[in-house]
Amino acid sequence: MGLTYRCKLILFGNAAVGKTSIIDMYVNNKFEEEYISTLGYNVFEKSIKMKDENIVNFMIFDIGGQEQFEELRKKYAAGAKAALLVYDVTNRESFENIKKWQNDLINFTENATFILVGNKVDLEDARQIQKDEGEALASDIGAYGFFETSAKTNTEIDEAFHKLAQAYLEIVISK
Ligand SMILES: Nc1nc2c(ncn2[C@@H]2O[C@H](COP(=O)(O)OP(=O)(O)OP(=O)(O)O)[C@@H](O)[C@H]2O)c(=O)[nH]1
Ligand SMILES: [Mg+2]
Repeated sequence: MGLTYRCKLILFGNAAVGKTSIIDMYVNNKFEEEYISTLGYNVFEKSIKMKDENIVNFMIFDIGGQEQFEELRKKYAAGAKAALLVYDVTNRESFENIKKWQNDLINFTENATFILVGNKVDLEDARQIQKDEGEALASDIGAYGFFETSAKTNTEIDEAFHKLAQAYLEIVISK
């Protein structure tokens, strides 16, 4: 029989990259076209059953990416064990900011394991960041994994969370 492991998870990335949308698709199977910037934070919960029968119970903290929420991010990132660093493949600035987000992750958490996600791949015509650039950055910053996702078309969303659950289990089980 498997065990249940609770894991606090956060998403970091510029405003409007699609953090809330990724969570909404993952947890509620829904997508909203309208942009409603997250003011403050919201918490979601979802469990994944792994192949080995262990269960990872994610407490997902969705914190607004706007500059003004820096203090809030610091407060609510504390204790996070896993993270998604998210950029928008149609927005170079969001990609260039990933190192800043990784820096915050290092400063606000104790070695949270993380993966890199390039979101909005359904907007192929507007793409500014190619997949190999994303892969190179992921390996450069030591991400546990890299995914190109779309919250709109539900592409690679489950896979990204599953990978993070795997990363988390490796850490807790090896301890
Ligand atoms: N085409 C497309 N649009 C997306 C995708 N993901 C999010 N969006 C849109 O991008 C906008 C911003 O999405 P949010 O999920 O609110 O972004 P956020 O990162 O949570 O932004 P903050 O809360 O301000 O930090 C919304 O209009 C979404 O509909 C995607 O995969 N494809
Ligand atoms: Mg949001």
